[in-house]
Amino acid sequence: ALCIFLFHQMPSQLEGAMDSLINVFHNYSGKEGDKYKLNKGELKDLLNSELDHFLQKDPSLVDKIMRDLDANKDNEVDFNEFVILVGALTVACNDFFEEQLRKKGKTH
Ligand SMILES: [Ca+2]
Ligand SMILES: [Ca+2]
Repeated sequence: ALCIFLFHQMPSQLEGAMDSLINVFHNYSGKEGDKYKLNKGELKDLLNSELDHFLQKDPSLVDKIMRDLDANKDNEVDFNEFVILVGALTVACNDFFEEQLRKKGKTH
C-alpha cells in the first residue's frame, strides 16, 4: 500500500529517496541475467555511475564490495544486500556531516 501511495502522490523527501533507491537498483539489475540481482558488471556500472563521488577509482574495490555485500554467496547482489551498502555509506556520510557540525559548533 505504501508503494502504491508513493507512485500517486507527491512524495516527501524521504519517500523520494526510497523511490530513487529502488529505481536506481532496478535500472542496473535489469540489464543482464537475473533482472532482480546485480552481477559484478552491473554492480560496477552502478558504482561508477551513481556513487562516483563516494568511491575512489580503485579497480579492486568492486571485487571487495562484491565480496563484502554478497551475504548469501550467489555472486549476485540482490536488493537486500544493496541497501546494506547504501545504509553503510549513508552512516559514514552522516558521521562526517555531524563531525563538521560539531566543529562549527565549537567556533561559536
Ligand atoms: Ca542482473
Ligand atoms: Ca547475493
